[in-house]
Amino acid sequence: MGPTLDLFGDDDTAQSGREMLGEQSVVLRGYALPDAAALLAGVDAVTQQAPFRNMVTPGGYTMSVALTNCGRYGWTTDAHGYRYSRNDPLSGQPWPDMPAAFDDLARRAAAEAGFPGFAPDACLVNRYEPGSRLSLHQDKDERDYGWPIVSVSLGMPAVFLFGGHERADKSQRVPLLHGDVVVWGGVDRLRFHGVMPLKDHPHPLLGSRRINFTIRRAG
Ligand code: MD3
Ligand code: FE
Repeated sequence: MGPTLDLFGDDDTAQSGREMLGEQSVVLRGYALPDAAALLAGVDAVTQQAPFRNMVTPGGYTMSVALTNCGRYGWTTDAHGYRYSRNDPLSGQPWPDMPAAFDDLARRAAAEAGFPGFAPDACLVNRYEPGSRLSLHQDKDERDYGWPIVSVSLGMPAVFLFGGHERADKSQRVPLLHGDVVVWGGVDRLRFHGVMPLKDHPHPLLGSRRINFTIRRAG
């Protein structure tokens, strides 16, 4: 039932724009829309200091998703493995500061999803172009899995794959649109997930790109 048909206010999914994906993962539809301009300005500020780049995995594959980071820790991959580092390997400099708009949104969204006291120290910014994809993986490089991850999607839509605790478990397909925020924590924190190859449906603000950033506590 869509919001305009919810005449009696008893459809809390449509009412709040909140969709449970798992027991402790929730999509907040359009939650970032009021802050979209500030968030995009933040992405620009970060990428001026630390440009998007296509990193290589330990298996020797160049990622189709380009990435950069901001905050105290940034996620990197190279021939030697995956890790969080204090400095950008391209420049040798610390990663750019986390924009206040990222930090503020992440704290509010985490609290909204039942994770009060979230104090992020890392943000991985991904850039997708048509054909870019992210194969099924787990996010396991953070120190404490008790903290959630907050994800913000901007630009072109994507089909997100939300799997189970084993790689072979069946995945749910979840569309993620401009302005959607997802919070993943608790029992869902280590579930396999990925993104299907992006189709070219140009977005009015971002053209043929999708930006996803995930705000985390890594250290
Ligand atoms: C579910 N990014 O950067 S965000 C990643 O759209 C990543 O760029 C995807 O997976 C993207 O690692 C998906 C949603 C997401 C992020 C972390 C999760 C879902 C998650 C951690 C655990 C479970
Ligand atoms: Fe991930």
